[in-house]
Amino acid sequence: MDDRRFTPGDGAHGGPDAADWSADHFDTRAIHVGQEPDPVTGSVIPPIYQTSTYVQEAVGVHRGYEYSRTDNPTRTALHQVLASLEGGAWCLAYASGLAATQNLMMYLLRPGDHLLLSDDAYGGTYRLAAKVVANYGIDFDLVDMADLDAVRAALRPETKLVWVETPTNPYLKIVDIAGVAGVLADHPARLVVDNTFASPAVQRPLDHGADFVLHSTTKYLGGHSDVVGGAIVGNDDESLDILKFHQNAAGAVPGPFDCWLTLRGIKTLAVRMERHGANAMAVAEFLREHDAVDRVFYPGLADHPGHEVAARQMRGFSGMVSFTTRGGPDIAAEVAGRTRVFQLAESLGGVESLIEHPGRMTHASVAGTGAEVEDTLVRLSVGIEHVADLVEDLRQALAAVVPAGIRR
Ligand code: P1T
Repeated sequence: MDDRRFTPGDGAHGGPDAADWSADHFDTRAIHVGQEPDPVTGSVIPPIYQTSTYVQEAVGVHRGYEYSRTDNPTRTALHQVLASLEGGAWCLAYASGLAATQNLMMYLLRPGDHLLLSDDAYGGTYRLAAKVVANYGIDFDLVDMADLDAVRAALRPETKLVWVETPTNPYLKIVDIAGVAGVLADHPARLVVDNTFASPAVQRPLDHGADFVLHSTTKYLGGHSDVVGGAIVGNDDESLDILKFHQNAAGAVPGPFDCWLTLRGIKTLAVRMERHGANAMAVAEFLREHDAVDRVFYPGLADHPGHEVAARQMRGFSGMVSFTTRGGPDIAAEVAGRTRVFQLAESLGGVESLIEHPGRMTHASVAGTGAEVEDTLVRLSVGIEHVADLVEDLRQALAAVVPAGIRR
């Protein structure tokens, strides 16, 4: 194994290196890759290396770690497992999903380059492109990535990065990753897929031709709403060198405890995603039959426009469901405020169910732009509670706020 790729583990981790697990199943790798028992104490769980620096035997003679901005063994373990789960050669973990996004957009692009961004994307990703990255001479356009002809038409010679989310946030649109990769086959632009809404248990973009995978590890990977983090996974050495250099030079690193929490979350990712998906399907089916609900967005529904592509490129459909309400814009915000099991909060991907109003919360920053969302939209992050409690909670919230007489 190339030391640079997984940053040196040396004696600090010992045991079989990450590549030794490559023949095992996803669920097994999620628990073991990079997390061999500590060779000194036998500790089953990798320690939280809460240290800023490492003693050197002589000047420049060390065990692969010099300073924790550059590398930290707990972070190395996270790099190893995430690279393995996404099927990439390397991973870099960041202090947040947006820190990872900023590093990828700004350090792989140069002034004069052009970025193509999904027209339905996390509001913060749009804000970063429009209000930060654009100030450094990197122009961007929004395009519906589900429409491959539109992607082709939007490409310019100077387009260097195409940024796809799938499923998208918050409309759960499905983008055909292999289709976009095909459009880019004769073009120098590289393809990033933000895999936050699916997680590698459900979708592995590199297998479909993406060049990079981006994660807000805050979400399904962490899985417990107790940590903020991000990651980039890729294959080519040149990009790793550029990103690694800039991360060390500019410092957007996660702390060891945050890496450890994320590692702990990843161990149960596979089983959590099964329950998230089953619960989300039941919730989507309930909403579809409800008189006060206008449209339901869930790629698991057979009549979702992206269902066929989703069934092909995903394993399950993940746990995010959005819907629009009938009866005026205030209804959506009121429903979001009336649930009891679903808690009113931004973010997603934790074991607990969350509800939010994208127009006034997660996507407020795109109001008045091409990425604006409807104010009748409600977004659910369906958790792993008992499904009957989730459905009942939505039933009572809708009944409480919907004016009598709304009928399809
Ligand atoms: O919050 P942070 O870890 O910085 O990740 C940003 C991010 C990136 N990509 C996607 C698809 C995301 O959904 C997010 C963060 N999203 C929310 C906080 C939200 O509630 O949608």
